[in-house]
Amino acid sequence: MPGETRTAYRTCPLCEAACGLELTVADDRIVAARGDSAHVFSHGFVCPKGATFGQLSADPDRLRRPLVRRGERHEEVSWAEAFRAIEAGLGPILQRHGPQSVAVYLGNPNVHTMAGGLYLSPLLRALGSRNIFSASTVDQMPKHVSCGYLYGSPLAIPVPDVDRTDLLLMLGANPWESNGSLATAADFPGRLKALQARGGRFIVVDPRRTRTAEHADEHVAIRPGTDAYLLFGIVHTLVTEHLVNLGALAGHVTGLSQVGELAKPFTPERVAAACGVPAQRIRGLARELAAAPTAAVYGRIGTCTVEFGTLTSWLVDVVNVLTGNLDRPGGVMFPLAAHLRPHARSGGKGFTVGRWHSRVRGLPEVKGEFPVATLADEIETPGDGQVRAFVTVAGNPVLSTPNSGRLDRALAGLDFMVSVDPYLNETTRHADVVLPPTDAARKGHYDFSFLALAVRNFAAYSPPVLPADGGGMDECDILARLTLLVTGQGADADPAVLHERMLEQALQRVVAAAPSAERTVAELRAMVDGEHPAERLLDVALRTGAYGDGFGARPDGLSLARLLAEPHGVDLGPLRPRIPEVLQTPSGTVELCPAPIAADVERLRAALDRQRDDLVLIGRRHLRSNNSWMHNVPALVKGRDRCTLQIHPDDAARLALTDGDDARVVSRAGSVSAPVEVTDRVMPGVVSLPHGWGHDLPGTRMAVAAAHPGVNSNVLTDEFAIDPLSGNSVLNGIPVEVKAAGRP
Ligand SMILES: Nc1nc2c(c(=O)[nH]1)N[C@H]1C(S)=C(S)[C@@H](COP(=O)(O)OP(=O)(O)OC[C@H]3O[C@@H](n4cnc5c(=O)[nH]c(N)nc54)[C@H](O)[C@@H]3O)O[C@H]1N2
Ligand SMILES: Nc1nc2c(c(=O)[nH]1)N[C@H]1C(S)=C(S)[C@@H](COP(=O)(O)OP(=O)(O)OC[C@H]3O[C@@H](n4cnc5c(=O)[nH]c(N)nc54)[C@H](O)[C@@H]3O)O[C@H]1N2
Ligand code: SF4
Ligand SMILES: [Mo]
Repeated sequence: MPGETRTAYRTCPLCEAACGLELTVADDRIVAARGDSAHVFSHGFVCPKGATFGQLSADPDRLRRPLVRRGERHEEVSWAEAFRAIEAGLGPILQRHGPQSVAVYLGNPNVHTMAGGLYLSPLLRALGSRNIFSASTVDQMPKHVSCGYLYGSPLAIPVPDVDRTDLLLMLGANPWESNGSLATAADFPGRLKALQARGGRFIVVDPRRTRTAEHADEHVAIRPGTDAYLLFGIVHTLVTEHLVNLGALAGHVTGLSQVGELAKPFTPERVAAACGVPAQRIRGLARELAAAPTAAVYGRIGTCTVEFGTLTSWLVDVVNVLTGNLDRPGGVMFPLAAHLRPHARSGGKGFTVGRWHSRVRGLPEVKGEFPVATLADEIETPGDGQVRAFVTVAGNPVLSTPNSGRLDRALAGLDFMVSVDPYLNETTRHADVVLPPTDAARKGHYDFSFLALAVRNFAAYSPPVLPADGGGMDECDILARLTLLVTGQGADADPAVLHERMLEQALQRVVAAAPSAERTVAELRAMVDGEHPAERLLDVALRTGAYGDGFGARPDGLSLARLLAEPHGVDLGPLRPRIPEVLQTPSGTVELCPAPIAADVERLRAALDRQRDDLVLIGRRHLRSNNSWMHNVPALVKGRDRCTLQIHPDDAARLALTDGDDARVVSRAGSVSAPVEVTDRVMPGVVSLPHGWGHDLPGTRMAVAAAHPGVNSNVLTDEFAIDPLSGNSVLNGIPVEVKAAGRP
């Protein structure tokens, strides 16, 4: 009824915490968003971003119809016209230059949409290009690589069991602002307070005294990029002081003695000078981790987006293994999501990289993609295989990837570009066609990525909250139509054709996996529930997943219908040990000393003697930002400028800078001017500038963001600084010079 309000429940898609929201809906509008107190996982927690869910959906700058570029301007067109423009632009390039001439960049929100989880694989497969890039190589790729080698699968990422641990050592993570990452833990701060209340401790290792560090039992300041030294110092201590105790892991670990050998040069005394942590404290940390009844080491952005990202990510897990804390309650554990199944047995093909290499810099493929740090090379460098067309889905690489000034110029020289994105922003302004998906309130939601990283097993599905926008297009349909288009089925192909084919293929796999059940695809198809294509695919995954109803075999098991009936989610209990089944290495063990990683240790050792830079740049996150794309919500940008250059008082004095001055920051890649914030939160020798700002470029359509532009920190980051094992960009620890730029 018009004028009436109703309540709807929905998982927040804005970060990895997967909170339940309680929405008040009036007509076709969300008028309030608060935490869902009955939610099985988030128990009412909400952050300022989640609270703006309604404003974000209703943002007047959000695109609702496609845009086509005419000269310098973008004009609204019909969907039919937009897809025809793509066919006309992309078709000839594909025909003349082949699939390698089309690059794709997949941004972060793809892991927060069902379309991203389900419809990107078919699109990439149909396209057949090896020029695939994503936000993973400015984020967590080192963790995929280290876990790939250790456990045989890049997706087997253990998470800290924060609700049961006695001691949590956190490196390069700031969940008080980020709400956690590669560890889905709604109300992460509340869980850390509960840890302390039950007598446990948490220690934060960070070059900045973050809000998380302020709440911690101890803050260990560390020089950016040097956590591998600290961790190797801990490993060295564990080995030499005979503190290694595998516990229940004994018999499931190989390569232990080789790790001891590799650790030999890294005595606490030797590494202390490099990382800035006293040798005695390094020893102490090792002893405390070994003595704690349970302990978990957890590393995030500050351990990944650094020079030795894969080594550091590997060492985090090595310490967990050596102290017997991998795969035990209170340690780090492998979640088991409802849409997945445990393996039938341990042992598998293992993990490899470098099945092919990038054309210009010869960088190895990792997980089917190339480092985004080499995207501009592939666009700019002429020759066979040059990238001439570009597709972005939910990405803003002009703000989020290294040497973004260069990438911005490269995008301007493309022959054709398509963006699937709801905003005309710094990246999509280069697109010839922008295809905006309907907003989150009109999409169903299931967290394919984050339920597999949750610190407690649970499942939740949210159906669309608002009715479909008559003239809008669902993101599954957009991606399906692009898939059909690149396979030559035309601009007007019916996406239902692909939806039905995907469902059929999913059911064929079910039938093939259980031939004894003697069921046909047609029989199963008749049982599948769901109004939307994504819902039907989810139903199949849930019913055949770890807790599923097996299409009727276990009537109280999970299905789409069951999740629809439980809007606050279904709790599936605390994490349970999964070794050995989870191990898909060729040996079926935790392969603790993988050859590619061992080979990279010499690079780390050699850098011990390197001259330290005077001043290095790191980033930071703020609770009211979300990478680059939520600065158009007024409630999230009000208040004082957050895009400041934080600098320690000693450095400020040395450089004659005072609070509020404009400073010029110069790196190998570029330079920016930012207002100075003098604060002892950063350690001497370190300056900090947040990423995701720089909204003053022409041709965008985000009025609120443009009024609070800030500067783009990735103008400073260097596309040639990458972690060689993962191809991940080095975004923290960038050598910079800072000088006064005169008072504003
Ligand atoms: N509010 C908000 N939440 C977010 C996001 C956001 O932009 N805003 N982004 C989301 C995304 S995509 C991600 S991946 C996660 C990231 O989640 P987190 O990793 O928790 O986020 P950050 O705040 O970047 O924390 C990284 C910390 O590493 C520190 N650091 C930098 N260099 C080093 C180093 O060399 N060593 C050590 N030990 N520490 C270092 C930084 O000072 C910073 O405090 O956050 C997610 N949540
Ligand atoms: N210097 C520095 N740089 C960093 C980082 C850092 O710590 N320091 N962090 C890195 C990290 S962890 C990440 S994840 C990356 C993020 O890198 P990106 O993913 O490239 O950037 P985002 O800012 O997340 O941009 C998301 C885009 O998706 C669009 N979008 C939002 N919702 C949807 C949707 O439902 N569908 C579609 N199709 N589009 C949508 C937005 O409009 C925006 O254009 O940035 C990285 N860059
Ligand atoms: S913490 Fe993350 S999931 Fe929870 S309300 Fe905030 S943005 Fe949404
Ligand atoms: Mo990220």
